[in-house]
Amino acid sequence: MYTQSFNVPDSTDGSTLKVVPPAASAHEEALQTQFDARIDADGKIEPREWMPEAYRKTLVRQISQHAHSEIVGMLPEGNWISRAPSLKRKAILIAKVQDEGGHGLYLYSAAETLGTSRDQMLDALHTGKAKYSSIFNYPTLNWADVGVIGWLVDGAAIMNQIPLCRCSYGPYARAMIRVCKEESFHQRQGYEALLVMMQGTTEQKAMVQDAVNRWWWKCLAMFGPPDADSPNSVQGMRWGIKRISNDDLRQKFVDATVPQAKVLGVTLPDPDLKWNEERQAHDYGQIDWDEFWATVNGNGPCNKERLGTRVKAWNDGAWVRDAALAHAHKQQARQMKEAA
Ligand code: BYC
Repeated sequence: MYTQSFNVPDSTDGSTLKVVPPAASAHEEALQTQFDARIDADGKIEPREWMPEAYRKTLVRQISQHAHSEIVGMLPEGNWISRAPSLKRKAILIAKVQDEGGHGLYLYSAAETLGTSRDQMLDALHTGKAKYSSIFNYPTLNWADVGVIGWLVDGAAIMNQIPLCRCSYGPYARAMIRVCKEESFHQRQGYEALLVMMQGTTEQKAMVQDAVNRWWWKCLAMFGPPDADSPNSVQGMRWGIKRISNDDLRQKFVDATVPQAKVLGVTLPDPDLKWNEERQAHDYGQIDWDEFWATVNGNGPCNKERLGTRVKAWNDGAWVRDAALAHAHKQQARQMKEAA
């Protein structure tokens, strides 16, 4: 059963007192029962339907963080549009960065269906209250970083996002289907760009290896803290928002990436990475969680720069929003006049 009293264990021997949940009206109880049944049956919850407040809040948190990640995620790669090595690579990169902007917009729209406004969400981002993916607070030092972001960062993103296509909240699940299709193209273009570099000069190969060394551990951390330290996981999974745990997704990513690294001809920078016959999975080394939390909490190498760039873009774009609104008002007034 998926009720609001998940965290209240029933005593088995009757020796301890049960926590008494706050009284709910019979109507609310009936709604809760309907909601639980839908979740149990693996059905979808749609915007106008009743849902527990905590479910709504969790979704607003996760979807808005996801939207912010897409929007901030445009910045590290956007830096390379003017320095792409060929017209073909520039066109691909422009399209990719534009796709990320689109993903952010679908996701803001999905979060709006839960009753939050875009202004509220953007304000939380711009004032540093909202989180976005840790991965975008690291610098892109050379062209190989763009390929590695496609291969590893987008690869990790897809691994995390495919299960979200089955999320219990309809608008989020549907947005993720299109996002995943586009992310899959992003991942392949990154891998292909790296394959080309790995057939190039010694310097080009060294650039790829250097970029892999710098991004590998950050990508493993992207999946979030270990399951034992993940406060939102149990509830998220019971509500069918999260389908696979942080550690299980991380493991899937490692197992999928090892053979790809072999084909590419790069070494993954982990001396403890090895196949474990018994587990039928790769063992891997320790992730630096102190560094992860420092970055999540605003102290990574590029946090201030990323947020500063977003705030500036928002302020610089104020006249465009004002002009679009004024135009819409004029059109509306004209239509009303014509209709009168
Ligand atoms: N970075 O209890 P947990 C992309 C936070 S976009 C920062 O496990 P949950 C791409 C977490 O929010 C990639 N913070 O949480 C775009 C929570 O804090 P709050 C973004 C992180 O929600 C452009 C706390 O740690 N993808 O790939 O059960 C170009 C405890 O964590 C991170 C999504 O957003 C992190 N890495 O699970 C290229 C996917 N990890 O909120 C690529 C949707 C954890 O309690 N989101 N935290 O203050 C999710 O799937 C889940 O929210 C997470 C975390 C797996 C990220």
